[in-house]
Amino acid sequence: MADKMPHLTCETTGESHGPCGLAILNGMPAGLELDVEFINGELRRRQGGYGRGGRQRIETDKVSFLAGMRAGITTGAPLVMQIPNKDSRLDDLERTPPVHRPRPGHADLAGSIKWLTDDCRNTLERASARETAARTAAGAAARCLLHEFGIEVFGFVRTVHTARTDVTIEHSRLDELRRMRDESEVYTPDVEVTKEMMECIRGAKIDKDTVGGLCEVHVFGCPIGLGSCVTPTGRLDARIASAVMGIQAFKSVEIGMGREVASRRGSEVHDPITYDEGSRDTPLLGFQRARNNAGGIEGGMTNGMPVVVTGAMKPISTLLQGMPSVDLRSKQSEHSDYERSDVCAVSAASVVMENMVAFEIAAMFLDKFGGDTMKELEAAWTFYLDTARTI
Ligand code: EPS
Repeated sequence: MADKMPHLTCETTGESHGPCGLAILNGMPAGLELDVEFINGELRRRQGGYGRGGRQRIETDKVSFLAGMRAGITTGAPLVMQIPNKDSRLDDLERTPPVHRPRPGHADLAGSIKWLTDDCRNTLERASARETAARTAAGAAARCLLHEFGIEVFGFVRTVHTARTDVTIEHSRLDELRRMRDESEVYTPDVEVTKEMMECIRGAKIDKDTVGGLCEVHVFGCPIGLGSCVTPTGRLDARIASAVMGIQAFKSVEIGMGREVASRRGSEVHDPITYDEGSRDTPLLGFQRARNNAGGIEGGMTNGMPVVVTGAMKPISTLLQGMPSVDLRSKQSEHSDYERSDVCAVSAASVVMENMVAFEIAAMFLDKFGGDTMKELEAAWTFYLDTARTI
C-alpha cells in the first residue's frame, strides 16, 4: 500500500572508529530555535550509565551543525549534524585489525558473509552502537520542536537483568522523576533498585559476562490524532516499533500493556471512556481514561493519553570470556574475538530510545500539521485544536 513520504526523515552515516558520525535530517521546518545545550546534554547522558566501557572515557560527544541552521535557527534546508570521534583510527590496520572470529549475537557473521569477506571489521564498525550518538542528536533536535508544543518525553531503565523497579510514571511528578533518574547511575528513578541493578552489572563484570534490560519511554502532551489508521505504515505504533527495533541490540518492543493483552479479556484490556468538561483544554479534550493499557495509541493514532513504550535490550554480545565461534579462515572452532565494549549499556540505550521515540512523534506531528515554517505549523495546530473542541 503506497504511503506518502513522511515530512521528517533522518539518515546517519559514519563508522565507530572513523572520523565522525553524521545525522542528516530532512523536513525540519524553518524558524525553529535549536537548543544546542539540550542536544549536547542528551549526548552526555548517552555516554553515561554504570557498566560502560573505556570508549566513553575517550570521547566527549558534542554536536556541530554543518548545514541547515543559521545563528541557531533552522532554515528549512537539510540539517546536517556532526559528532566527531576522538578515537578515529579506521585506516590504521595495526590498531584496528581485521576480525575473523565472529561474536555470537553480533552482526559479525551475517555481515561478513553478506559483504563477501572473512573480515568482520567493516560490518562491526558500522553496526556499532557508536552510531546511536548521531541518532540521539537527531532525536534531541526533533524534541526541540516538540518542546514548542508542550510535548515532553521521559525515558528510564525499568529492569537490568533480574532487578526491576515498580515506580509509576506520572506527568505531575515528572520534574522529581527526572531529577531522581539523573541522580541514578543506571538511570532508574528508584534509589534502592539502582543498587540492585548495579549489583547485577558488577556480578556480570566479575564473571566476564554481560547483561541487558528493559527501557521505558513515556510521552506526555500529544494531541489526539497523531498517526493514522488508513495505511499500515501510517500507524504511529508501527513507526515507533520500527524506530525502537532499529536501535542496536533491541529484541522486542511493546506499547502499553504489550503482549499481556493476549492473555486478558477485552473488558480488562480496553480503557473505558468518560467525559469531563473541565478538562476540555487538556490533550484529552475532555475524553478521560481512568487507565492506559492502550499506551496512548488506538488504531495507530494517539488518543490523548501518554504514549508508553517498552523496549528490550539483549546483553551486549562482546563477552570478555568469549563465546564458542569459528575462525572464518580456517573454519576451526575458536573463541570469539574480543573488542573493547560495555558490560551493560541499558542506561545509554534508554537515552537513545527516548530520543528515537521523540523523533517518531515529531515526524507524525509534522505529517499532520507540517508546513515549510514554524509559523504555518503553529497555525495548523491551533486551527486543529480549536476545531476539535467544537466536536
Ligand atoms: C559505543 C562505542 C563503542 C562500544 C559500544 C558503544 O566503542 P568501542 O567499540 O570503540 O569501544 O563501546 O559499542 C558496542 C557495544 C558495539 O557492539 O559496537 C558508544 O559510543 O555507545
